[in-house]
Amino acid sequence: RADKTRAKLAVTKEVLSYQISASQEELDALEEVVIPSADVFCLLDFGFSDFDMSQTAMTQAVVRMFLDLNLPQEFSIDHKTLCQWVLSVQKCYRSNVVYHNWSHALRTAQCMFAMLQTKELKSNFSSLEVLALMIASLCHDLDHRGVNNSYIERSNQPLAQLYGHSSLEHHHYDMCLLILNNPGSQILSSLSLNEYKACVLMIEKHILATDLAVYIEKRTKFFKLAQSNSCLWTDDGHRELLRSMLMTASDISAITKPWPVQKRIAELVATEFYAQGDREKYELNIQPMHVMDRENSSRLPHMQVDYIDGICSPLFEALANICESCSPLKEGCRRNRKHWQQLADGK
Ligand code: 5BB
Ligand code: ZN
Repeated sequence: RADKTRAKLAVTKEVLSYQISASQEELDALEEVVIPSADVFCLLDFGFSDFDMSQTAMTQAVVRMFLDLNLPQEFSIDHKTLCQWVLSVQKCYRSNVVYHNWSHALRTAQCMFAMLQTKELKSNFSSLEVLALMIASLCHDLDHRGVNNSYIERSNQPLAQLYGHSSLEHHHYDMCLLILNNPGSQILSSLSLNEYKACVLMIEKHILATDLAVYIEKRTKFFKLAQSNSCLWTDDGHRELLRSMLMTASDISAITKPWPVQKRIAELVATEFYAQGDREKYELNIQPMHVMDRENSSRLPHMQVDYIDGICSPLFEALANICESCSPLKEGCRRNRKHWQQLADGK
C-alpha cells in the first residue's frame, strides 16, 4: 500500500509539472469564433482525415461534434467550459509522440461521432451514454508516452506499480478525470449526482476497453450476439458490450480509411513501434517483439495483413451486422487488406 501511494504521488507530481489548462488567448479565440458546420470538417464521413487541418480547426471540430449531438443543451454545459475542456484535453496529449497523439484522439472521436449519428445507433443510445462515449473516445489515450503496457511494466516506472494490468489505460482514465475535475473545464458539473456517477463509471469502462487484451477477452461474446442477431437494446450487459466494441472500432478505425490515409498512419504506427524497439534494445537490453524490431520493417505489409485478419476485420464485420450503416468501415478495411496483400506479394 505504501509503495502504491508513493507511486501514485510520483505519477501525480510528474503530471502536475506540466500545465494542464490552455492559455487565455487560445481559450478566447475558440470561445468567440463561430464554429463551422460538420460538413465543413467532413465529420460524418468515415473517410475523415485530419492531415490537412490546422490545430484550431481540430479543436473547433470537437466542439462541433458535441454541439451536433446536443450535449451542451442536454447537460447544461456552458460554451466556455466546453472550449476549455477541449483545449485541456488537447494539451494533455504529447506532441512528441508520433502516433498516440492529439490527431489520433480526434480521429477516434470523429469515428465514434459518425457511428453515433447513424440511424441504428442514434435512436438507441441515451444521451448519457453518448456523452460518456464521446468523452472516452477523445480522452482514451491521454498522456500516452508512445510505448505499450509491456514496456511500461518492464521499465520499472512508478506508473507500472499502480495497477496490475492495463497500466496505460488506467492512467489515461486518471488523466481524463483530472481534467474533468479541473476548475474551468468541469463539463459534468450540472449532472445530478447519480448521472455523474453513472457517466464517470461508463467513461472508466470505455477507456479500459481500449486495452487490446480486454477487447480480445470480450469480443467472442460480441461476435456470437452479432452472428445470431440476438443483440438486445433492452439488455444492459449487451449495451455495455456494444459500447466497448464501439470504442475499439473507433480506436482502430485508421485501418478503414482511404488507402493514402491508411498508408500514412501505418507509417506513423511503425515509427512509434520501432522507437520502442530501439529503447528495448539499447536501454533495457532486451530483444524487442518482432513487430517492434526495425530489422523486420520489410515485413510491414505482412504484419498489416495479419493485424487486419486477427484484430480488425472480425470486429468491423460483426459491427456491420448490428449497424448496417457502419458497413463502410468493413468495406474500407477489406480494400486496405487488398493493398497490403499486394505489397506483401511484392506487386
Ligand atoms: C498487435 C498486438 N501486438 C501485441 C502484437 C502485434 N499485433 S499485430 O500483429 O496485430 C500488429 C498490429 C502488427 C503490426 C502492426 O503495425 C505495424 C506497423 C499492427 C498495427 N497496430 N497496425 C496498425 O496500423 C495499428 Br493502428 C495498430 C494499432 C496499434 C495500437 C493497438 C491498439 C489496439 C486497441 C484494440
Ligand atoms: Zn488509441
